[in-house]
Amino acid sequence: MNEARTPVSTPAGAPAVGHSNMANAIRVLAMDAVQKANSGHPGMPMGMADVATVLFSRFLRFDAARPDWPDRDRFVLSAGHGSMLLYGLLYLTGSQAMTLDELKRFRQLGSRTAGHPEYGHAPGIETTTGPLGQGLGNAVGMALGERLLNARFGDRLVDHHTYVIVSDGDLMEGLSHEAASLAGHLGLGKLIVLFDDNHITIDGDTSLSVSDDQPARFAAYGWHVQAIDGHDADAVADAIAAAQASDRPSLIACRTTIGYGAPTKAGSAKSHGAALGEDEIAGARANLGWDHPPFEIPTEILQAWRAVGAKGAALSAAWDARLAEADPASRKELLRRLAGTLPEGWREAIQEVKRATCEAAPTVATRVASQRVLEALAPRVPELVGGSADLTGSNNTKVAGQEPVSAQDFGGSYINYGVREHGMAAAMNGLALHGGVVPYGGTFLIFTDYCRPSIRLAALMGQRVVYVMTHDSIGLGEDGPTHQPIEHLAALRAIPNLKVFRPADTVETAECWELALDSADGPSVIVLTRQGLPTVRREHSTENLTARGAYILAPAERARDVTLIGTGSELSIALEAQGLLAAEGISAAVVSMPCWELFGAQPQNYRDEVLGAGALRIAVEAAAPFGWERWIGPGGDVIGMRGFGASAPAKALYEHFKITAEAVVESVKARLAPG
Ligand SMILES: Cc1ncc(C[n+]2csc(CCOP(=O)(O)OP(=O)(O)O)c2C)c(N)n1
Repeated sequence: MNEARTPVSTPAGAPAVGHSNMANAIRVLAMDAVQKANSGHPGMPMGMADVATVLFSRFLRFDAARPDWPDRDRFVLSAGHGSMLLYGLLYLTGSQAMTLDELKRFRQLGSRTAGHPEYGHAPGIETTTGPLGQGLGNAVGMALGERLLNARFGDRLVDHHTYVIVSDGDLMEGLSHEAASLAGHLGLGKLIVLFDDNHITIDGDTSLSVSDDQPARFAAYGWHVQAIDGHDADAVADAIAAAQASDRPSLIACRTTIGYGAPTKAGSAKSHGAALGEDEIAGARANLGWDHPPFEIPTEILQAWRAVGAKGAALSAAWDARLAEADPASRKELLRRLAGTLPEGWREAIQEVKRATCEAAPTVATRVASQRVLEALAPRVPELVGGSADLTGSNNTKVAGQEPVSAQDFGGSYINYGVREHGMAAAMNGLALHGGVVPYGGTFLIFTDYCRPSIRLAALMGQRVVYVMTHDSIGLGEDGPTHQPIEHLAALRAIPNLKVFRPADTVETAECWELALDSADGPSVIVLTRQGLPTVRREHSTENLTARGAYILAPAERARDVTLIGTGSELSIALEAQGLLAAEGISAAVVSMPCWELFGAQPQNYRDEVLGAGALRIAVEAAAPFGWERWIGPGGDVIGMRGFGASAPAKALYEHFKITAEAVVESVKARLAPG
């Protein structure tokens, strides 16, 4: 290993301990913590210790004492299995939250040092990583967020880099294509990706499974690319400096040895994902010239690292000074956006739409209803950043006044994500995590499958991301079964901490948007129709009835025989069935249930009141019935889809699949019949 030309990390007063000692501190902490936990991934932190040392000590602008400083550089460890690299760096640089005890509790219940980095466990963990490719996708969103805020607030307040460490696995994932392609197109020049080019994955040498020329691939995306020896500190420093100087996103392929220093396991998959063992660790200590006991970092080395962590205090203080000098309106606006507080008066947009709808009672697709809501919201909520995966006209996600964002102009608020659903969803997580923007993006509901890994992570991280998912059932008609969602509602409802909304008309759509924007601690999917729907909420109420998840839309005229529960487009079928049943002397209440998650959180007595304790319950939803047992109970029924859809006009499909008021009536009568 080559000592850096200039000693790393010699901020005033700090001992000059040399690059190797600092990098070896990372290596031994990773070995020791994995050994103590008897599980984890030592190889990657040991291989990337040199790169990380150069990045953190010479380039990364962060303040360990103030890890949430808004203009800090972002660091994302996309190869989340190497979590000990990040935990070690946080400890060494002096993060208050990341104590030595936490490192000793690696992978234990309740520790900050989970198996993979988890957002919220400790400041400095900018995103949750582990599912390969996601961190890179998030980083693209963070780098985009930086540019969007920079365009509004200027270089003096917003001007930072996003650095990412990715592995072979990250770059094999399909998501890496979407993310890197988008970043190249948008010219995200402050995004710098350090590729741990160690030629090893779990199965062995990468030659077993991949022959890509990664630098050539990234060059084709329009990136600035370099390939270096990742153990040569000067080469790493020169490459990062060159990457900074480029106005394109940068890939630095850092050729490294996985498990660097381990006598028999270095360079092999054996060091990837298991404790090295006492003998191997002893050998590594000898190879690295490190004769200190486990978890013990000699004072001067720790001091050198602490000095690195302290360097940024001056940077963050200078930012405070610039913020203080900024014009008061900009300052206030930036701080408001960063705090995630919506601007005063935004709710008036919701009320406006609700009021106007009740008066006009239009028949309109809920995707168009959503656009109306956005038309009212967008001028009032400038931090809303919309987009679509090449279905803007179908998703109705773009409204007047929203300009497209381009590499030449980040002043707009609409992202043409292209046909990159997964990349869009991962980038939206990054936008939300960056802060200062509230992302929403659309595609067809069927393609939530293409977004699902990122949606799940948004839920796990508790991020306010809004998915506008249109064409929500067989009601989309002629495009047929490849495009007709069946199991998607159930699959989305199965994700914890995700609100799935299926509004029935414009009023409910407005209420869903209000709740989605209020949901600062979790994502929302707003599921919308292609086809026109009648207005079912005719009476204006300022109260958000959707907030309770379900409510009685049309009460029974006398003691209730049956509760008909509808969502979205099937609510009008339930209402029609109510009339048909009344003609036969059967008393039905109609319940609208736009959001299971919110209804599930209501007290039992409210749920009983709405569902009718003891009443027969029939649900109508043009989707797989999976999960409805929870609401209909053992004697109930679901009028829904039992298989895939078909290609035909919507009306014919509803009749063919027997999702009709008559089918509801038949089911009710069969179940109420004596004997
Ligand atoms: C999406 C996804 N698939 C599979 C895994 C399981 N996994 C963890 S690391 C890894 C590959 C390891 O190779 P590499 O990414 O090159 O990391 P290194 O061995 O260099 O540490 C795999 C398949 C995962 N974390 N995420």
